Order: sequence, then structure tokens, then C-alpha cells
Amino acid sequence: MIGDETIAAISTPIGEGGIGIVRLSGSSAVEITETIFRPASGLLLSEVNSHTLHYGHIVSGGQRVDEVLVTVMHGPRTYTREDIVEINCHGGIVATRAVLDLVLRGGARLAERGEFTKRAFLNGRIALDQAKAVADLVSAKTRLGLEVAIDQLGGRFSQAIGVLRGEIAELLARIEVEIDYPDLDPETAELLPAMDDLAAQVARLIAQGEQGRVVREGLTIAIIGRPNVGKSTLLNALLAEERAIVTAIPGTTRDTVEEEAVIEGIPVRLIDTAGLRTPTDPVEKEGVKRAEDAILRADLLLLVLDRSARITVEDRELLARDWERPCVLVLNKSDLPRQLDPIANLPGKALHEISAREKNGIVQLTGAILELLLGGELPARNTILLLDAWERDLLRRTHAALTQAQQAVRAGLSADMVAEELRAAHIIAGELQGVDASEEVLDRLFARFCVGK
Ligand SMILES: Nc1nc2c(ncn2[C@@H]2O[C@H](COP(=O)(O)OP(=O)(O)OP(=O)(O)O)[C@@H](O)[C@H]2O)c(=O)[nH]1
Ligand SMILES: [Mg+2]
Repeated sequence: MIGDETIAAISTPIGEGGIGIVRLSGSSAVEITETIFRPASGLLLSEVNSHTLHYGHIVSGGQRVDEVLVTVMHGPRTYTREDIVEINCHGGIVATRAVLDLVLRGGARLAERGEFTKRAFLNGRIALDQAKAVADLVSAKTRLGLEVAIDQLGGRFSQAIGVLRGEIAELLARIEVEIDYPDLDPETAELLPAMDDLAAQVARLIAQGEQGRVVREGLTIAIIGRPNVGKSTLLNALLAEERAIVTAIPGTTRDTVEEEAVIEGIPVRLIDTAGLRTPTDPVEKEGVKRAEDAILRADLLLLVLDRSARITVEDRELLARDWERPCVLVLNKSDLPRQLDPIANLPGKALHEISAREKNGIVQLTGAILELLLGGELPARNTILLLDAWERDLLRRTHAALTQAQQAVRAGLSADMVAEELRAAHIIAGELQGVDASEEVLDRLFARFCVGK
């Protein structure tokens, strides 16, 4: 156990709901609560069974502060593996704060962000990625994000890394035989298939982490095109509400319009922009500048053309531009007869025909967007990994070390050199498991939490 300070915090969100929970964890949790709690049963909290609930009042100087339900849970069968007391306050936030004050005066220390979960980790109750999953759970913005976080709570990532490290260790053992008895088989070259397999495993984890980044942080999509092609209508169709003004007058949208949506469980920021053309007045000029800014921020562009009109010079310019990000061509107004000239095969640009006004083809369009951004497959919750930047970095470094090991074999270098790279990969992967996690890594991780978790 770490230290014997008892920590306390309000574990429920501020300002929501009528019940607030003050949570204590540590060896004095029960003792501290006992000094301020008068159970209706007259029992002593220190003598009640573990994992039981007790009705009564919190008192201070003979005054009743709140009517409460107190849960007593003795370690190690608790979240932190320490003794935990949870005081369910019913008098709203003011009473909850008053109870927390009393607990702190009674000898508890205010918990830091994520300290309960940090203790759970340090006491060996949960793995590092499970701790992280708790943070993701608390901050999940969408149902998919929530499901992935719950899934990861099972420790899927650390298990995968555990298996990976085991396989690297096995390879190392085989190479060390080679080093000690150079005349004996196997040749290092025989280890190549196993090494390829390891590198592929890590590459897969990196890809799954990339999907996780999208699930957690969301995507920004900008809708662009010349005036009057139906950009605002498309925004409204994607949002399923009449958010942006739509008129038949070219140049209707003069400022960017931004709105959050959730598509297939992924948080998406949609930006409708002013029609891109040579501006005719200062307001339009500013609008076009903002549209260009939106393009720079976007992960993906929807370039809209009017399918019911001949192609214009402006359209051609937009089609020819290198946007430096994925771009989906949307041919709008498919409910009208086609006038649009055939568009030459544009490499790397998917093409979709829709009617934004009639809401035809929208589902196919959103499916295509997600497919494009998530590497060909829609994320299933059990293939997504929520990784932090430092974890992604460690994975990349593991992959690099494995690649170096492969190259060493291919270049016919000594078994010693190959082993060195493999050992590096083994150590870096160990950091991912929290085996050698430094204080700094832990602090960074738990700082993402809120107080009380
Ligand atoms: N028939 C048909 N008309 C559409 C469709 N989508 C948009 N329109 C019409 O096209 C006109 C322009 O639509 P907007 O959505 O305002 O176009 P915009 O690209 O935002 O135009 P600006 O803001 O001026 O750049 C409106 O009259 C819409 O009703 C469609 O799918 N079919
Ligand atoms: Mg518009």
C-alpha cells in the first residue's frame, strides 16, 4: 500500500443530480467517518460488516448537516484495494461540500485528480490501460467512445502487449542460444518469419490506435464548393436539422457555420463555408478567407458540385487544387436532370451522387467518409484502441526496433546485433505495460482524470 494518508473527494459531477457522494479511501476512512456520522441503528461503523449500507446523519457541533447513506467497504475488495467509505449526501451540493469539509477537518486529505484510480493502479488492482480506460469512460463524448472505453477497461491492450513481449522474449531466447553456441542451429534468418509477424502485430495496434484517436477526438469535415451548389443544404441534411440558411441566391453563406454531430458513433465537427469564388465585396472576401482557414483545419473535405448545371471555371479550379487531405467529390442535386460534364478520373478522390434536398445518398456518403478516414473499415468497438500520444509513440518505437532487428538479420549482421534490437523492442513494449512506467508517465496519465475518480 502507498502511504497511509486517507484521501477524500466529491465523486459525483458538480451541479448534477440531487445526490452527491463524498468518497474516502485509506486506512482511516472508517475512523474519520465515525467521528461525524450518527447511524440510526446505533451501531459502530468500525464494527459493521464490510460492503454494507447505513442510514443516518452527518453531525457537526450537535447540528445535523445532512441525512445520508454511508457505504463501508473494507480493502482489499474495493476499487483502490484500501478501505473505502462513500457518504451519499442528499442535501444538494452545499450539504455535500459541508460533509467534505468535515471529513477533511477530521484528518483526510483532498484527493488529487485521478488519485483513487492511481491508487488502484499502484496497489495492483488494475493495469495501466485499464486506469486510462477509466479516464476515457468519464470523458467519453459518444456512445461508441463509451463502449470502447468499457471494452478497454478489461485490459485488452495490456494483454496484447503482454503477448507481444512474451513472443519477443522467446525470440531473444532462441537468438541467445545462437550467440552461446554459434555452431548450433537455428540460423538467425530462420527467425525472420516470426519477426515479420511481430512487426505486423505492432503495425495493427498502431492502426487501431489511429481509429481510437478519431473516436476520442473526433473529426473535422469542411463542406466546400462554389456558390449555390447546395453546401448549406448538405450541412442541414447531415445534421438532420435546418441549421444553415439556404436560398437560391449565390453567396448566401457569408460566414462559416460550425456544428457538432455524431456519425456512426464518431464525434464530427461539420463546417459549412462560404462559396469559393473571387469575392465581390469585403464581407464576402472575409467569408472566403474563413473558408480557407476551415479547409486548413479539416481532416476531410467534401467538395460539392452542382450535377444539374454545366461545370464552371470555378469548379475546374477547385477540382484541380491539391488539398493535401482526403477529399470526397459530391455531385449534388441528383433529383434534377444531369447537365454536369463528365469528370475526368481524379486519382484519390471518391465520387458520390446525392440530393441534399431530397436526402438521397446521405447514408452512403457518411459511410464513405468514415471508411476513408478510418482506413477502409468501420470501427468495431473491439478493434479500436484508445491510446495516448505517448503510447502511440512507444508503439512506433517498438515497431522501429523490430524493423531494425529484421534489417540486421537481412544484412547478415551478427546474432548479437539482432538481439540488441530485439531487447530494445522488449524494453519499450515494457513501458507500454507500465512495467517501467516512470513517475512522469504516471503523473501525466492521472492528471487527465477529474477529482474524485
Ligand atoms: N433540386 C435541388 N436543389 C437543391 C439541392 N440542394 C440544394 N438545392 C438548392 O440550391 C440552392 C442553393 O442551396 P444552398 O444550400 O444555399 O447552396 P450553398 O452552396 O450553400 O450556396 P452559398 O451559401 O451561396 O455558397 C437552394 O435553392 C437549394 O434549395 C438538391 O439536392 N436538389
Ligand atoms: Mg450556403
